[in-house]
Amino acid sequence: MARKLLLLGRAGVGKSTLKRIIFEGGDPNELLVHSLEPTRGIETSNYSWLDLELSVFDTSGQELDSLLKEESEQIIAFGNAAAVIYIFDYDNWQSNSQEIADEIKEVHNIIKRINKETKLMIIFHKIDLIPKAIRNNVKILTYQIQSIINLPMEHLLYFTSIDEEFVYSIHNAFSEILSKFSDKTFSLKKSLDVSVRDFSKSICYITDYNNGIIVQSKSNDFDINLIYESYRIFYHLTQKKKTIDLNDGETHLINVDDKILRMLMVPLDIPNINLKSLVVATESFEEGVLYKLMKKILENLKINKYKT
Ligand SMILES: Nc1nc2c(ncn2[C@@H]2O[C@H](COP(=O)(O)OP(=O)(O)OP(=O)(O)O)[C@@H](O)[C@H]2O)c(=O)[nH]1
Ligand SMILES: [Mg+2]
Repeated sequence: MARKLLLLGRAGVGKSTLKRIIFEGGDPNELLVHSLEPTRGIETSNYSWLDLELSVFDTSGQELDSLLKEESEQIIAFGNAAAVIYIFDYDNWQSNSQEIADEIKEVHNIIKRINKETKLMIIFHKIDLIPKAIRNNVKILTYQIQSIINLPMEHLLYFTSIDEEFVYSIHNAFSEILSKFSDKTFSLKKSLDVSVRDFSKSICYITDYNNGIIVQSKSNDFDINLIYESYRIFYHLTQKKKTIDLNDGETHLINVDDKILRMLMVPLDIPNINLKSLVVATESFEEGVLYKLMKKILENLKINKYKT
């Protein structure tokens, strides 16, 4: 049976745009320039995502108030949902953070009433619009949001943007959300978690043939403020743009503010299951650490064929 995903949020926050990019291969640059028409009512579409069948319910921001008030509408929208994804953007948060927090609590209450099994995920979208000083302090921003929303939401908040330099943030958010329902992603994620947990200050991800991040894992002490920078760097590596400060062959040394990140991309080349490359990065200055981690991951993934 298809899993139902419900997209909620105010008008213009980017619900339909995210749906178009993640599930229909839409071009982010194009969608940033040419906006989609506002959604009316509830638009339902079916998609496949790795081993999952999904039924995505994209709602109208204009009609969000009535959806949250009318019980008959709530049942149509929330009934049988595997996950509800509530999306807000930087403009919303800046001008109406309390209203957004109240709306999220309302959504949480409706879920408790209609179907306790439904998972609630929250996306803070359009992070390209956040001033860099704030964006580079995701920890503080997360803390601020959590204290206003006041819900237990440790793993529920994702920061995203379709701006080309951050586009991996949306692949990562959806991969984390969907891995809760996909056996294939879940087992890849588990394998990465097991590999990376003995290493400090490291992150790794696996990409598909669209260069989307299918699955990601990091050590507990990896500086989360560096995650979005690592996406930017990865983007530049895949686009072969020359913004990398130092390239010493297989590994790339990258300066991010006051830190240096060491990064390595390895081809996996498994087209039958749509796995293209493995990316590993570490804050550790020892090059050996990166190779050890990479080998451990490949061992745990049971992939013998790789280049060193
Ligand atoms: N700066 C920026 N703009 C974005 C981003 N994502 C989407 N947008 C823009 O936001 C606008 C909203 O897009 P939609 O996806 O139609 O919004 P929606 O939430 O579906 O709106 P309704 O259907 O009216 O509820 C469009 O103009 C997009 O170009 C982003 O990450 N950054
Ligand atoms: Mg829409």
